[in-house]
Amino acid sequence: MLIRSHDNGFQHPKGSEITPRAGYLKRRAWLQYLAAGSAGAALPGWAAGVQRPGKLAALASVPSQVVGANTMDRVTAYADVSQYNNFYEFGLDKDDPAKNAHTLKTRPWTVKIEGLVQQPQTLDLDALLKLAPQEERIYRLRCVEGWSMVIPWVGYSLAELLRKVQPLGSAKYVEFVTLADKAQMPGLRSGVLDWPYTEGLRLDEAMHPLTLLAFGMYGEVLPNQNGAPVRLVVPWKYGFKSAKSIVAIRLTDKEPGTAWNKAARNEYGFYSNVNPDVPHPRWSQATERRIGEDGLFAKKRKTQLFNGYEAQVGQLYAGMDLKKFY
Ligand SMILES: Nc1nc2c(c(=O)[nH]1)N[C@H]1C(S)=C(S)[C@@H](COP(=O)(O)O)O[C@H]1N2
Ligand SMILES: [Mo]
Repeated sequence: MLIRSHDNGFQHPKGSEITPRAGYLKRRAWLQYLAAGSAGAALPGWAAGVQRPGKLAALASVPSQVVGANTMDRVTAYADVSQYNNFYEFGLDKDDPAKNAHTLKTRPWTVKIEGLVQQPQTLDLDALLKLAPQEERIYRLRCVEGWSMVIPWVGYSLAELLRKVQPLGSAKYVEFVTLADKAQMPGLRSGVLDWPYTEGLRLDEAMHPLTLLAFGMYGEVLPNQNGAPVRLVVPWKYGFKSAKSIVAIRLTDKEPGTAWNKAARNEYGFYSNVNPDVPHPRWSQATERRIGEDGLFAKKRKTQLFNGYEAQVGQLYAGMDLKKFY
């Protein structure tokens, strides 16, 4: 392992100086944080140590080595992340999921991986949990409604699972199908969406290392209202792409329909990349309110292209007209 020293370029550390991997990664992120001129700002989550709320079962993880997987932004309070939710299967108001999702039964749980793959499989939750090392990833999540949060997820790259089932050459898209069970989900009585809630990605987006299959947050398993027991997190897209409580992953050769696109075709496109330059037809996307910063004097934040992940994902959209492919 090579570590850069301040004045002699690269050098081999002596045995006693070798920093354990986790410490090294945190140190590197810390140096990036200082280099970004953040002195005086609040400590980022991993530096302050993400606090386990102690409410649910622990889910151990290692810090992620994926480039861009640890934002320096301050982590949002667990109380906000677990009580201000969109999960229409449990109601339309922000506090409905936390009130109602206790009826969701997360075990036994299986996920089918099917369609254009060499090795279709049905995996139960325990098999999924140990398919790859669980990593902590601190991502911004930006809702199309104009608010955002910073959440320390626990999970691994969806690519780990997709590689295991071996997509066929004809596979171009991935569809995510989520649970729709009237007995567990009171929100299904409303016709706002065409249940089950589904989402989709292009295969290269799904294979991008930042695309996360999440099982936990804040060092614990996911609360039901956040999409237990397994959900997607796509940090450069509007929050609705991050489907909760997934039961099937289907590889297809055609662009799959998505719940929000079916509900309002001209408002929610297939891509749904966070883009301050493409307003929603009924409101601007140029700024956002960071949940927890809503005091009297809190300024709105400027929304960043691809939610700040442009360096990592921008090349996926090279040459595309992002106003057309919104
Ligand atoms: N199954 C399902 N997944 C869903 C939703 C939903 O209503 N049902 N809402 C989406 C929206 S609009 C957002 S902003 C995020 C919110 O995730 P969070 O509650 O964990 O912050 O979940 C997304 N995933
Ligand atoms: Mo959202």
